[in-house]
Amino acid sequence: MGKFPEGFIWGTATAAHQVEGNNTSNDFWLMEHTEPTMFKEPSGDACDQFHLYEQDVRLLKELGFNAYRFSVEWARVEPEKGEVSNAALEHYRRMTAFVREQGLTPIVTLHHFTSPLWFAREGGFAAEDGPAHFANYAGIMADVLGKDWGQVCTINEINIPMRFFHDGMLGDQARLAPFLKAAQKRCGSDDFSSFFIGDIEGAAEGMKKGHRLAVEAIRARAPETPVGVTLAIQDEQAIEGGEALRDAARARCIDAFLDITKGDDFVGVQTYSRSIYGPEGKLKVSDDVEKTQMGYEFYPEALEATIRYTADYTGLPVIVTESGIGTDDDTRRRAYVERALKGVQNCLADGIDVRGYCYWSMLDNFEWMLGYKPTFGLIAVDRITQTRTVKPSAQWLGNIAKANAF
Ligand code: GCO
Repeated sequence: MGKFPEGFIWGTATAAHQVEGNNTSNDFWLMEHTEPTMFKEPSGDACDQFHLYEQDVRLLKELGFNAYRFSVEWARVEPEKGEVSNAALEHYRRMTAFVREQGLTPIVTLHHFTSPLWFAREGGFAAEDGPAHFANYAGIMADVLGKDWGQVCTINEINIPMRFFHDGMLGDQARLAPFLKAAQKRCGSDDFSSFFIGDIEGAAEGMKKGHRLAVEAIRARAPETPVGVTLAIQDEQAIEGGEALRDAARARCIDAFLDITKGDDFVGVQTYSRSIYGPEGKLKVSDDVEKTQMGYEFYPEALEATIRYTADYTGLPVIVTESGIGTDDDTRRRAYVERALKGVQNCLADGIDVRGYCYWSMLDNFEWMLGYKPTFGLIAVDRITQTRTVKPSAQWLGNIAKANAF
């Protein structure tokens, strides 16, 4: 298949709440421990990466990767409004410096689904001053990490709540109402709004504003930092009669968010599969196709389509900030990534500016409402001892990273 461009990013990705463990000051922790809950199990210790990150970064280096995408937990940095934890800032400064010292680029996400509880209690991004609070936090992180971090993703999958809201996964607000009410009661505020429940449409507008304000705050303090936002973009296809519905869904849940990337340095594309629209709306995934643990169609070719769509729509460089598969068959993980990378090479061959590929995820981790059942990791984690076990796909992808070719 040939070489990738000089300096191509080869990374793996994680998120603080999914791997660190015991993020007790954020909104998800409250919702995980409030009945009724939409979580299969609480995040608990996760992968204890708050304490074990050095061994994990050393593993990535040994495997051959040149980047690590991780997120900073805002709730650790600012556990109460205006009260900044120097210990947390020091932790993330040490972690980012360590990633750099190991020769990997730290790709830092500032918001990956979770928010400080005080922020959610006040209405989150839907609150009038929500965007400004986020930009203030982004500025603090630019001051502390600005000399070591590489690319910065302000908000992870800024568009996914709207997608779930309109696709029915979260759109059935009646089904979610008991979880929201329980969280509001538990935290003593009817304004409680979190990433997946609450004022989804208000929060979407707030996140767009928050992204722009955060980019300004980062550029004012760390002008060399390449900054962007990441989107959940599936390959949105249509069969005859489904085109208008597909176009409308894509306009509402993708284009409306790509529109706020004007002036950014890159767009983070996160793609797992495709959706197919018919005259009645999105089709159920057919029973006779291979599916992943998430119920998605096994369709790695989606990535080529979403890179092309995003590059064409924005004219910006693309970093694949997430691509991966939940599976307990590691040979299917390798087959998936091989086909996804062929799509990346097709885009590169056509002159599209793809800067890198980050596999989701480094570790089997806390898959949000589904708990620990889905296993996306290149590395397995023993839930009791936290022992890491490198899977064959990790060696295989690491060798591609080392050769910068396959
Ligand atoms: C997302 C998030 C990740 C998920 C991953 C697998 O895209 O939902 O960025 O946190 O764990 O995508 O579903």
